[in-house]
Amino acid sequence: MSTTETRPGTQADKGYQALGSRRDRADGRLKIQGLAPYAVEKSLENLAYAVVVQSTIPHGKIVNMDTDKARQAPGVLAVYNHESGLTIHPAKTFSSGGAAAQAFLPLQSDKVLWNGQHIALVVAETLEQATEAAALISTEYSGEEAAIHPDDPKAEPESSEATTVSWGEAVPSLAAAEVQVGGVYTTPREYNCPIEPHGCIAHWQNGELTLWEPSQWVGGARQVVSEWMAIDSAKVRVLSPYVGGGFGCKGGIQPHSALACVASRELDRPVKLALTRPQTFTAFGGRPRTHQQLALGATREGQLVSIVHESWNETALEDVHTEPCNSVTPLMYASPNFQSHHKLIHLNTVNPGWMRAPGENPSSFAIEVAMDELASKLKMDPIALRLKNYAEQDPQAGIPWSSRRLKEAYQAGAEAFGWHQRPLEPRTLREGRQLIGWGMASGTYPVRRTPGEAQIVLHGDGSIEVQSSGVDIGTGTYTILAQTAADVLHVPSDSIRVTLGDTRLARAPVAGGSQLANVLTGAVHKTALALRDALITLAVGTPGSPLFQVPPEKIRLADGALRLETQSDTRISLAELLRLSGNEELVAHQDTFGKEAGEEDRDAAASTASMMIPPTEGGVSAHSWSAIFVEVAVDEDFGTVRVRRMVGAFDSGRVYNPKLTESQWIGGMVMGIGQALLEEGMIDSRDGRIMNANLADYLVPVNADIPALETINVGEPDFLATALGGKAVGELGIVGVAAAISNAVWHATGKRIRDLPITQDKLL
Ligand code: MCN
Ligand code: MOS
Repeated sequence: MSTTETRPGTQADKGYQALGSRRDRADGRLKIQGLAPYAVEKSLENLAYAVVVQSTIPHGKIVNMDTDKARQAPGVLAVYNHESGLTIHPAKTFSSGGAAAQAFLPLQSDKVLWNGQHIALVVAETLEQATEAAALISTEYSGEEAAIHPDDPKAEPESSEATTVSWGEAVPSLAAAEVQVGGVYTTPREYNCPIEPHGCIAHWQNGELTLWEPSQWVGGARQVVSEWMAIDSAKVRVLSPYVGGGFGCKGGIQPHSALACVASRELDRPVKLALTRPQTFTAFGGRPRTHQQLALGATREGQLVSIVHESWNETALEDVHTEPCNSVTPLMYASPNFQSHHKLIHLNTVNPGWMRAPGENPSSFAIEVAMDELASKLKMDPIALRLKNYAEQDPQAGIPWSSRRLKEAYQAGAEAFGWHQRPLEPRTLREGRQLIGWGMASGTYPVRRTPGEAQIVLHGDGSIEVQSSGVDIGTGTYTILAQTAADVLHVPSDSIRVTLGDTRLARAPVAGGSQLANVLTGAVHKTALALRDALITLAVGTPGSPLFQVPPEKIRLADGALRLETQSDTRISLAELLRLSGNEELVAHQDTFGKEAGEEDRDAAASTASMMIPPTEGGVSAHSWSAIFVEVAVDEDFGTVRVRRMVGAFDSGRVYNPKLTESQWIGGMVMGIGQALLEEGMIDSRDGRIMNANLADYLVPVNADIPALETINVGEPDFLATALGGKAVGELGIVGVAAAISNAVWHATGKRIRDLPITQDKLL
């Protein structure tokens, strides 16, 4: 039986705090009370503690490692290094269609490829004993010449396949253009810095492995662990019910977790391995250094005629992370001629990785600052220039947008900010010794989609549980999935239990690429409809039910009961219906795969990136859009930059929970302020050591750095983009922020900073 459903979200909330309502985070109270257990907080009997030792040279070989003192230290159970014969098998990386963030396998050889690489593991009865013993290990190396800096002639740029974009005759058109602007735009190494550092517990029992791991993707982690350990993935269970932030670095499981797994197998004990904060800076990479040479050619009236773009990012010596700096450049504006190449530079560094909007983030920085330069050269308003070059369809794919409310974002943002009062000339707004500047920029993030599954269980007591292996990294998955089920099942969303982050639950893709909300709300919505239909079938087919043999379309589901549409006292509660029909529970399971998909596809979608659908699938190009407006004050004497206010207007399609979406957008804007003004991994040019590998020296914004941030939602449901009409949220907020701040700094000071972060030395 099937029931027809009005378009999701078109019905009123009815007090259920269903989709569209500003419900508070379901897990918020637990998190602030410390009742949401993180991976390393799992208490297990007989737990052993592991500490990693990292290399202190950037390139070479381990000649000798003295582990005697460590082995004899109190409480030590084992010391492992490359000579211990621990086998970890290769796992497929993201860059080759798998799920591992790095190809690197710790302790498999004497090779050292970066400063801070894992080279030994100490396991002891207590953390203190393991830490003490780890400090007693001394290592002799034979060093090799290292390539630390991208300018090093040893570091030959390598063309990255599949990142070349070109149409028209870009180079000659640029040369012939009436007006040209451009330059070199750079971003430094940046680090994700989630509040919860990486730490896991591995427990190997009878050939099966359970791993408590802070993860954006338990399905991917399980796949990689099974490859590392060469066991069937059915023998691996990964749990990640609560995560204290990831921002990309928990998207793929990192190599230290392999050490916890092998140590647990060797010692036949559960092993906890937590990285120290400094170790997180070299155990996995943040956003790589990027470098973009970008030139825009235009007519004197401001019509773009050409864009020419060359870029690179650093990556590891023997590994690949691509930060596609041309992911926004070809999309944003209508230019008849375009050319862009991206390259990789291999250095002695840990493989860089995903960090909020990899690609879109640096890409928007270059194009959005360059557009501001063009506007100032032409003495045009920056929004007027953007509107003049507005791309009415996707210029790269040559197909229509699924929706693009960017003009609405410009307008709403400008209005809220008071942009029309902005003088065109820089250095014109001054308050005493404070130079005031107003800047803006656009942002975008693609709508990525991977099919997924969901399960809803109606328990014997009438309570409803939504189950998914998808995770909530602080974003709101728990909350919006309850809201999605409440929308269909018509019960208060806070009465619905949501269970997440366990590979035993319904398969789900990564909470990455800002896709999970759309993926899982789609799957849960479908599953809730199936549950509702199953309940109605049961009610009309169960003798003794007050609804026995009633035509199904006359039945409504609300407030935990089924009833006749016209007669509300002819009803049966869900618990009573289960009892009467002799069911202990009722389970609905649905997915968003096509009919042709088999088990293999379902597994692949949940354990590799191979099933991710590109934003241009289906003849339309689906992206979220934003316009960011910033006011800065730059101290004329000290060169200090303060962001005084910021307005972001966003088109993320339909918003499932406005409160949580605003929180995501604001979080992105805060992170963008950090990127613009503070964040920079300092790399010692002599030995590749990260000099500021801690949160005292690697600066991220604190409350005092953050002014009032205003967000405006200009999105409308986009059912061409996703099943329930939402578009990407999680990463959108950061895109364009650094450009808007740099543009505001120019407006304040007349100085164009193309090199992040914008620090005092660059302004004085
Ligand atoms: N949302 C909504 N309506 C939509 C889409 C999303 O209400 N149409 C809200 C929901 O509350 C949802 C959240 O926004 O839970 C994020 O949804 P989505 O954009 O689908 O992003 P993901 O769930 O895939 O989360 C990952 C994304 C990424 S890729 C990074 S990086 C990032 C981000 O989320 N890391 C974060 N935001 C983060 N927020 C926190 N607190 N911690 C991180 O590590
Ligand atoms: Mo987000 S960087 O795609 O995990």
